[in-house]
Amino acid sequence: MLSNLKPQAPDKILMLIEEFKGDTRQGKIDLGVGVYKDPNGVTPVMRAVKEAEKRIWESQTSKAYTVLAGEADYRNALAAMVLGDVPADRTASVATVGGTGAIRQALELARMANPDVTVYVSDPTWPNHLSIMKFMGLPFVEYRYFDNETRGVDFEAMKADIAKAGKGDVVLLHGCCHNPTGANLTLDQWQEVVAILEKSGAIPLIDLAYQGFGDGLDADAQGTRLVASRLPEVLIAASCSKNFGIYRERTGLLIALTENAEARDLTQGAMAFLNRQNFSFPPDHGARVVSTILTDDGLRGDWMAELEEIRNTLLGLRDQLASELRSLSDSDRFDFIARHRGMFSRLGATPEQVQTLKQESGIYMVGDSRLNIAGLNRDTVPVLARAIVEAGI
Ligand code: PLP
Ligand code: TYF
Repeated sequence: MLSNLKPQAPDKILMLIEEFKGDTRQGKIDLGVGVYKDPNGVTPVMRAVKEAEKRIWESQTSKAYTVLAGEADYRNALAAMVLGDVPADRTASVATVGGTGAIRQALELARMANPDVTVYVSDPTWPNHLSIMKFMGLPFVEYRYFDNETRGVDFEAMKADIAKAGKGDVVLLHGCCHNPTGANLTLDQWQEVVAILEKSGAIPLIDLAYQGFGDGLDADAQGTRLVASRLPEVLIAASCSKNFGIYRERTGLLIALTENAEARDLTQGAMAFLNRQNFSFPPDHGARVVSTILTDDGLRGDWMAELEEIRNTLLGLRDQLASELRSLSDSDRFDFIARHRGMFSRLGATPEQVQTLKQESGIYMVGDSRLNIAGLNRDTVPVLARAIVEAGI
């Protein structure tokens, strides 16, 4: 039976990790997979995470199962971090296996509620969005998002395309720090998106994987909070992988805002059911680390300070790269790098130019010319800038 399996196309981002490892050149630069690295190239365990783990180790007396939905302390604390004020009478939530698990289950929930659902997804988007929907056999339509000329959002095109989503369809939006482009909606643009969804009755699914990596924890949640305050039904897939640096702990949360308390209870039941079908109890360790941090003023403050250092490092690298490119190219055509937010920017280079950067300069970025800003440091920024200009980008 198993010999009937068809080979699966590998994940191009993950493949790049192996390719980079196999490159023996000195001075190679990894701008591929979206993992934060400090200026020494290390993905640190955050201070507050270490301390929370110590406290958990000292106080935990059992590893027995918890509850299908995941611990309430975690769900409440993370929902509050995402939403600010949580409307308890209409909020359902379950802990999931990472943000990816939350996305997967949001899509399954949408299909349970509406078997004819079509998902509208940005072009481009995180490749796993497409891969999961294809695997599920879920119909999806891409909406225009990125303007290749300005490297900003093509908002008129986006509006025209998402307006085609009908009642009961899902519109998948990146809450902040768009992956792979780095181009984001302004708050005014979020207002317009809300007005479109209000009119059509399509339901937003907000993928929030980088809260705190753009302009700050609250600033990055502004769009999500606006949507949550204005629309009757909203799905949110939150990830703690990046902002708590606990990638491998697989810590996510699916939040559903419903029309009323009755619908909340139905939705809560359906989401716990989905956990049971897919993996039963959700992972607990990462969730407990997060709730320990968020419910303790000292730990929370220290975590926020470290997250801000990370954010400022990214912003500093963006400014440095944009300014190096301004002087080397004698133009302002790379200024978008300073305007983009989050870990990524899409350069707008051709696949051939991306290949040249790899072959000639040992600089690895994803084939669509997405670069991970966190893969840089103050010394490698000028190297990248020179290589970009030399490759004729
Ligand atoms: N959504 C986007 C856009 C991402 O880039 C990621 C990153 O890995 C995720 C969701 C989910 O992350 P995780 O499953 O590691 O929590
Ligand atoms: O886009 C990225 O690089 C991150 C990490 O299958 C990632 O979101 C990449 C590929 C993948 C899972 C996570």
